[in-house]
Amino acid sequence: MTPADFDPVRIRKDFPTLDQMVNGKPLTYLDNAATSQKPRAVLDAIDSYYEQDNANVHRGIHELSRRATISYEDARGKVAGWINAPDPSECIWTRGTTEAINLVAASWGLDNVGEGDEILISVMEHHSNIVPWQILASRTGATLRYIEIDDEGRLVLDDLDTLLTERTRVVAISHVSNSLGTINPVKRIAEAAHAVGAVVMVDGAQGAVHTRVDVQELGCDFYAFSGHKMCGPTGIGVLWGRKELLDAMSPFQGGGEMIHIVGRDESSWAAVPHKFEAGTPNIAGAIGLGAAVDYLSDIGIEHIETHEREIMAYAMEKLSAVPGIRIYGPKSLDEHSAVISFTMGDAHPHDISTILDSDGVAVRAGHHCAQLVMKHFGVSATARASFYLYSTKEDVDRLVEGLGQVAAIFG
Ligand code: C6P
Repeated sequence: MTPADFDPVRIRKDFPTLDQMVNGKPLTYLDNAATSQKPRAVLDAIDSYYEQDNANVHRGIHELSRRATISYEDARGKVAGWINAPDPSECIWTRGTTEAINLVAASWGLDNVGEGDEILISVMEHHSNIVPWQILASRTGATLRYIEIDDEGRLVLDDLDTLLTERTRVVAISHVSNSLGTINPVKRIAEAAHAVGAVVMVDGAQGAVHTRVDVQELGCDFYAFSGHKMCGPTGIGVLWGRKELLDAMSPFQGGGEMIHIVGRDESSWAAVPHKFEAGTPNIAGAIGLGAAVDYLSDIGIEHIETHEREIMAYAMEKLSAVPGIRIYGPKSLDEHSAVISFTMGDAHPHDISTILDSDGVAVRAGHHCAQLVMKHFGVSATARASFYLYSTKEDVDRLVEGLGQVAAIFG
């Protein structure tokens, strides 16, 4: 596809959910950071697996199991390609970003972090990239330290060299913030972390969705993302890790398929990725995510990025003119992904969302699982509009119209 061929109106036709009326108005779906809609190609891939190939993977010698295993492992190759992982075996299927981070915090963390060690995260993190590290710190006696954020919701990195010490074992940072849209300089942070011997875990839940990710270029050690935010199904995600780290790590869960040999008193482990994939996996989910990667690759992530930037520029201009609005996050679009978090005077974000919903406009309202961000800005919640490849300027216009009603009601 060339940039000129990119047409969000045509793309929308691939997404059955988008074609409906909500509260008597055409649906304007602006809650993509929570989860994206699914194109027909993904729904068909899932149906086709269940209708024609349904069998367990890596367990049967029969034809259906062979076909299911091939599709499942092909999908692993596709997600590896999506983030330029050197080898598909470094990509572990998880339930999503949350499980991937918990896997690293438990399996890598319990073996490598001890009393007096330090874990460095940031105030901007989603709870999924805070709580697993708090649990690790409390189990090991390690200290949790924070990179602060500034008034535009950017990481304050001036004192990074003091925050990183010889005791820092891991730096866990989001690629893109879900509550502010901030795009973080992951490469720079990874270089600084490696200079003190720390391992770098990137929460890519909002990163792998909107921009080309190259884990080798980023220089991180682990990268986690969720299928459902990038046109794939829920309940499937990926943890990428450097082979030597994964090889050295203890299993996360025990059960079928993750073993080599089981004895009465002890067992030995299968090679990665299977060591981390105990039990029957989400086969349909993996195949669906593989289909999502194919779908997005056919369109081209660069075209999606350019489109989202245009929508963001338009949305920022229009929203800034809404009376009483306060927009959070970086002013420069170079540092701001396709998410706009905002409040409006005294109107509670839940009321904003309810009024918008009555016009068929879906946004998220709440703390966005980022309570430390809310605390930093002195609010309990924000409303959040988030865009994706099928978002249009018309969607933005509907949002702005709806906010006009909020302004009229709340004054
Ligand atoms: N953010 C949002 O509305 P899971 O739930 O495991 O797929 O992803 C968790 C997660 C981790 N990190 C970031 C940066 C995220 O944005 C999310 C999910 C959704 O913002 C649901 S809370």
